Amino acid sequence: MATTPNVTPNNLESFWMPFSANRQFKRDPRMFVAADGMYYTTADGRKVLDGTAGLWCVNAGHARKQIVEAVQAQVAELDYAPAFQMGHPKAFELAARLCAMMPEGLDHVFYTNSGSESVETALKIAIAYQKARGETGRYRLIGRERGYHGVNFGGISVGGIVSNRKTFGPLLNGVDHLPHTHDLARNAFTRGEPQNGAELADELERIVALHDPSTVAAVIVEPVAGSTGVLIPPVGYLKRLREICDKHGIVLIFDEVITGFGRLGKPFATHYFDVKPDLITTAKGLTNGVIPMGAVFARKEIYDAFMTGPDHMIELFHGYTYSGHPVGCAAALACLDIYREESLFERGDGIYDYFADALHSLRDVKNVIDIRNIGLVGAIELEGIAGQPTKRAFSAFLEAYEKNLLIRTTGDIIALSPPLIVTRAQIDELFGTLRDVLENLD
Ligand code: PXG
Repeated sequence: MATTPNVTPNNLESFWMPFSANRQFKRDPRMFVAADGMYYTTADGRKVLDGTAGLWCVNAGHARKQIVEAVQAQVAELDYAPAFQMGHPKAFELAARLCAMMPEGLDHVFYTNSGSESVETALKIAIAYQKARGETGRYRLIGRERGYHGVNFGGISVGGIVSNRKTFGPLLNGVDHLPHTHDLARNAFTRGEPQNGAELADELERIVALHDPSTVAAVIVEPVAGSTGVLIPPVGYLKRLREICDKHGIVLIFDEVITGFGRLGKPFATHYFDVKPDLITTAKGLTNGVIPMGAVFARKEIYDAFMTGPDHMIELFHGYTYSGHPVGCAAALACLDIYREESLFERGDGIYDYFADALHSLRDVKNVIDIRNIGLVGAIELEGIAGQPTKRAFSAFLEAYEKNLLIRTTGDIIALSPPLIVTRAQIDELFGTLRDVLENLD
């Protein structure tokens, strides 16, 4: 077999890795070569328990036969179809099935290829919708401190991550931010939604008054902030945001890239918190991470506002070459079958409490300053090493990997989000290993 010229198998230099410590990795690489169910196989032949569902996306577990076969069949039957002015049946079938999972009224879907693209799409739809309904002065977007909405310019502008703002500024005009809701002093070691902090939603009134409601197009929040360390909304907070948006004609966007597809023990966060936004961004669990794909859900009123004018005209000037890609749609359809057949969105076997109990049992471990959980998401916040933020958690990540467990860390917070098929024995394994790791850390 011919080999590619000029490639040395051990040369790791050319690949500029995303969101990674490149030099550290290339000195001491960690390679996965296979995956099945709840475990990865490393290049040195070890089985590593997936405590994070990949990057929060492999909700049904790895190498699911139904998805593999659906992808194989699709790529052989219809590998690609133009996304603009043409269609293929699976894109429509999938959209109908997705909308059937949503609360009434969220009945249209726009396809993207990632969470970041879903966010840009939702922000653009929100602004264009305001214009379409005659509110032409509404262009402002309001996000939240510690919000993560992907890596593109709209997303990092409404997001509240200091490194993005510092590195890539000045970002979009006309953006403001709500305060984050993380309050260790009042809420440390809470199980589920914290009791304190709903009043932080009232900051939206202040911000809207400052800019005048007639200039505000949309508010975007993650119902549960994932990337910046699992920040669970205080009881009543999201309902209050909804009320304020309704009062002022502002579009409310929930970024459910992480919370969607069963992560919280309900189909979506909109179900969990019983709050209906106007737009919902998703990706990740849509295809189980197998094919890159995202979807933005829109309320009927929003879709309908665009369906005016001459009918040969394009109504929304937006889309991607790969919107509704046939292989992505096939993967998503197979994935939805698995979620339904195995009731993975709402497991009835007490797994959420079992997970919470195991997680909170680490409360007595040294350096642990908070533990929080919701659905199959957990976070352990560590006291940072003075003058060396992130180092303690990163050491935990490296040690866990040595002990055959994959975790995620952000700052000095460990985030856990196993595939939704996790068993009690695997939860024991996860937290047993993690206790061992944390107890032996400096
Ligand atoms: N919105 C939210 C809420 C996200 O969590 C994105 C948008 C962007 O999605 P894409 O597909 O463009 O990456 C995300 C992504 C982590 C982690 O470890 C989180 C994400 C991605 C990678 C790692 O917390 N979230």
